[in-house]
Amino acid sequence: MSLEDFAVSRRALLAGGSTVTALSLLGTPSVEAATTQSHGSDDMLWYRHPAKEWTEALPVGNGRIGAMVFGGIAEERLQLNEDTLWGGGPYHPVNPEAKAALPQVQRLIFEGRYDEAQAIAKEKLMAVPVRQMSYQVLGNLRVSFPGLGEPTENSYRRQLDIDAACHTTRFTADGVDYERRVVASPADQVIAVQLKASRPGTLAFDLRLEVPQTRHDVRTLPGNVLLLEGENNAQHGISGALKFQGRVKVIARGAKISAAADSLSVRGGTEAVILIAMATSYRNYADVSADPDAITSAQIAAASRKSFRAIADKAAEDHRAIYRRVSIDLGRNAEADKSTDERIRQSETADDPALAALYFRYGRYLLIASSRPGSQPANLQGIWNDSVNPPWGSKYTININTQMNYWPAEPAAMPEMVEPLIALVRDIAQTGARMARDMYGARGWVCHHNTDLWRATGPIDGPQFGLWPMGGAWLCLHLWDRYDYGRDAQYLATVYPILKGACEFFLDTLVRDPKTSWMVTNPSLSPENNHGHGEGSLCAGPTMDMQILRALFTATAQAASVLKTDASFVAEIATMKGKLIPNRVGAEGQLMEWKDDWDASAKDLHHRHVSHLFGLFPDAQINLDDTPDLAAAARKSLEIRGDKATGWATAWRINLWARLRDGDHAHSILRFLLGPERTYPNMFDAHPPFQIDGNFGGTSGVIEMLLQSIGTNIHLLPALPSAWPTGSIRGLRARGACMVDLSWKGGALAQARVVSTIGGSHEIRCGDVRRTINFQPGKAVLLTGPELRSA
Ligand code: FUC
Repeated sequence: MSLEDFAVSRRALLAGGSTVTALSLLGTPSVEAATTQSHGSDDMLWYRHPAKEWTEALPVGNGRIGAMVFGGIAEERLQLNEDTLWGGGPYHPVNPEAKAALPQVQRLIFEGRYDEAQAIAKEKLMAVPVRQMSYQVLGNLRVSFPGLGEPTENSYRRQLDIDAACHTTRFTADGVDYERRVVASPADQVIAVQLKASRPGTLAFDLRLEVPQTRHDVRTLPGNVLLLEGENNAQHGISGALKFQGRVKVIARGAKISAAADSLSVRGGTEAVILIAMATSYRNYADVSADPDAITSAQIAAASRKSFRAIADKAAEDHRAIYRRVSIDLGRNAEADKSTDERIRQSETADDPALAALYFRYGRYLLIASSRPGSQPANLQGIWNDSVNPPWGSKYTININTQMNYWPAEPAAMPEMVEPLIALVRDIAQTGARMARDMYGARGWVCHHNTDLWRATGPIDGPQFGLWPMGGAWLCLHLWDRYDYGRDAQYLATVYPILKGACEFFLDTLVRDPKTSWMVTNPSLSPENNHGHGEGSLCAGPTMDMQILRALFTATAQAASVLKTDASFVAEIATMKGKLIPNRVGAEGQLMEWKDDWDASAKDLHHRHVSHLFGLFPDAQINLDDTPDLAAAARKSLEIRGDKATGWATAWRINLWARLRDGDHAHSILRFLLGPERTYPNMFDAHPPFQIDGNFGGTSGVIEMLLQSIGTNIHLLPALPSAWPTGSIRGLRARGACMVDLSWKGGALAQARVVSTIGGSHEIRCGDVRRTINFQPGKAVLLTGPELRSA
């Protein structure tokens, strides 16, 4: 998508409208509509007490704006976010000294003088500024209810219905039933709150905004409106360039509404609606000329003409259109009737298969709520952040985290949710072309290990973290997957130049290793692992880089072949592919993480990143069938690394063990992920602190245990754990525009239904049984029992 197209899509988004249908732009495959499974208490996170901490509050979001709902009694807090409210403004962070210093750093690395290389890299190669901008909280809406008594015992409940995309708080106090509902609407682009009291005249509340941003003003306007206007802050020497607004309108028929300078009070009546609109002046990474006043005014005016019911129903309908494509059942027992926080507390000791299913559903809910066409991609915290200084800037860390966010998107039938990521890659292919030219003197484009709202692409934080040129190349594989799952060649044609540009960068910058003659990246690192030969992690040709390049070159060649283009370029990358260091087994029997056999000397043998296992998952260049020795080496590496790690790193291990077809091992790690050390009461993943990647990586892990789609092979129940003897999953997707429904009993396949909208030949596999089936377009094939009998 060009900048202009993105602006159009964002404008359409801000004006409301069904953003998901607009996505046919990007070739949404024909995913079959909703399943008919019942969606009841199994789609619920619920609690007996209000949230005290932020990690107990529950998220609603429409991709662009979001709220964390605390479910308070005498005071409700809605912590608000808008996905383009970041620090700083447009900038190009290239270090003017980098290009000249690069050869010296490369030479020192080849000579094994890593500390000297790091010192020069730190001084001359790093981005200016050396940090990127961070995602910002917009503020809190405080709704206080003066005089409200304590709720009657056992009357309180708050819940997030992840099927209806609606938060509800209910309780009884002084004989009055109170109900409060919150939704974030994609169609109406507002957060809508409904407050109800069962006895006429008893509703009474005050509204105010609490804003941690330093440059802002809150005032009331005629028409029962509370207006927040502000400007974002400068960060790391980059001036704040954004204007932002939050506009809150109260509608309470039959009540008296009065306005103070910066607060509103409502007295009387039985029902009130609060509409919240938020916007900034961001149009794209280079243009901050949008008018938040016009945007929020129009959104509030349009939403004011609708009832809460109409807004909430439409929000539920839009959510369900995606959410109900997939249903899962892993078995259920009495544990599932407990409140969500209790279940998490007990999950490592109790048998609660339905909790894993809920985690899977919640992962899908979270992606639908944090990444919609026209919005920004889900960042390290999705869209939910209560800080002006969040951990790691709540930005896009692309040496695993952002990629992991999108692992479940294609197989779990949410291709539309990838659109913001594709739009981001289109942007960094532009900003990264400048970086490639200015920093490396190279064609194509590059993005290192992070990016932000402004699409900065330089190496940041420190050479040992940031001097890794592979982040953009890895993201390109998501562009390819989008095609491979959906098979829309028109879409592929629009992203092919981006893949080609990523390849061109490496054709120009790979260098010959003087000792081995392999072609390698230099400077680079194996994310963010200190190899023990010096203080840092800088090196040439780490295994992950070679694996990503093989995957990138393969995908680009396949894309060129689909598009019948560029034969000579394909030959060029094929030649380069042959010169990359192959995957190799080291002295410990492990998969070597670096060009030299350094694994045993690494500073932290249990390091969270398992970068060299990229080849096993998410890629499949290492697998049990084609490369059994390498798969055994990958297993050894995993054993050495251990099972427990930070949230996302734990989630990665689940996927890897599933690829090794060890379902019980994968499940034991999943149990740790679902336990209180790695899952907060609101089911957000604990890095710790909160980072959403683990939610998405865990969701993907469940898929990989039940279905693996590699090339034209569709493997049913490849890593089914004994803890889930009976179950079903419906609506998953596989490569080649396929849809798969599965059910199993007694640990064995009961039935599979596979359909490909485009037809073609696939090997269907279950255990050791393999059947090659030539699918007719759109014609479902039913396979029964572990022997895969045709119906
Ligand atoms: C990488 C990881 C950290 C964290 C950060 C956001 O740097 O190594 O664990 O997830 O990204």
